[in-house]
Amino acid sequence: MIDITDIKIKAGDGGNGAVTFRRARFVPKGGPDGGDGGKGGDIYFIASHNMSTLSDFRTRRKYFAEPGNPGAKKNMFGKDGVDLFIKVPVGTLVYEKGQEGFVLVSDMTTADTKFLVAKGGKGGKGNARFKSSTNQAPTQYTPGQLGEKKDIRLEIKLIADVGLVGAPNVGKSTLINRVTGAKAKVANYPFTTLEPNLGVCNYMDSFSFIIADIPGLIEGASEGKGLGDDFLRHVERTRLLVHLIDPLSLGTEDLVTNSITSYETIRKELKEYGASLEDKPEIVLVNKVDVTEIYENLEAIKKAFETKFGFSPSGVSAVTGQGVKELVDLIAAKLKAIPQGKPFESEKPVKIFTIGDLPNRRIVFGHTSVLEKE
Ligand SMILES: Nc1nc2c(ncn2[C@@H]2O[C@H](COP(=O)(O)OP(=O)(O)OP(=O)(O)O)[C@@H](O)[C@H]2O)c(=O)[nH]1
Ligand SMILES: [Mg+2]
Repeated sequence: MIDITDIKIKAGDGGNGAVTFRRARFVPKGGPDGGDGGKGGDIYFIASHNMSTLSDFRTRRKYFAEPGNPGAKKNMFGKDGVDLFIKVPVGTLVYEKGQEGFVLVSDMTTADTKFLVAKGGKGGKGNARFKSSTNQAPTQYTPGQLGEKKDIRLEIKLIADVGLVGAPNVGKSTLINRVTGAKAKVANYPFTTLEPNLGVCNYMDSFSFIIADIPGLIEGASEGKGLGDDFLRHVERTRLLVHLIDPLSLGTEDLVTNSITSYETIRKELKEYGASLEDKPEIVLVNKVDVTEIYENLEAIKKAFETKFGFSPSGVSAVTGQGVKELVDLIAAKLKAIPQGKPFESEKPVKIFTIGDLPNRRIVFGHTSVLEKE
């Protein structure tokens, strides 16, 4: 459940300039021909959608870019060090340690954008550069500059695409577990979920989306009832809400009225929260249709919603998987039609608890020339 991690980075040092003299036949001491050193490799962060956690940074905390090669005789330049690209998840905040502590230097909100975090040192000058009319055989050179060395803090702030909302115990965590790699705790009592869970649904090779499962809402949540509504900030930036209803959550009598009441209660809390959550596109679902009473009432519930709100919810079962494939198709289609919002802005970085098993755990491009030192 890591979402903050500290690492050390060091860009490559520049190569030293060379001190050499030309050797030609019959010339006892030729002119100076020491070349310049190469530049040290830079270090970049690059935002990637293929990662969702910072867990890889726990096992590797130090990153070095390659140094530049020294200059050589015959005015040969040293080779530049290879740049190092370190992948971080989209949504990572990068802080750099200064005298006053860590300062935010980048907010990696867009996939494939690069951020230059540490510059490699310039190469030194070879002695050929110091030749002058008064100094025909200079032995001066300059050493390569040191690469920048930094203490970096990475903080993740994943931007979920889909927010799961609903009353307690309606099956939100069961659903996120079914459609993503999340392992949210599920139990048959209200307020099982105490912290938001995130899951990545790999819909197709090139398209995946992040779902946030949050604690259940009850009437008066905006006034602090139940677990309150503070965690709704985790769905503020989502593009789509999936609203789950359990027709039995308010009792066993009149499942139709219960469903309507339950839906309206949650809608009211979304509105009271005050970040226009009620204006987000929403998919409404009746969950647990594997339960006979719910299945038997499904048509009546749909009709009642149609009459009252002008749409009818789909029935699903997060436990048996009934209707779930269609649901995921629908989520994907809707997300493709809703543009990404503007980048996340928040005074306090939002702390989100993330899932463990993700498809791509590789973070550093496979530059064989990358040196890892102690
Ligand atoms: N029969 C049936 N039971 C379900 C279904 N989905 C969830 N449940 C059960 O409902 C109970 C609550 O499920 P959770 O996934 O923990 O519900 P939740 O909405 O995350 O609950 P909170 O975190 O407490 O708000 C568990 O006992 C689940 O097994 C379903 O489709 N059918
Ligand atoms: Mg839950």
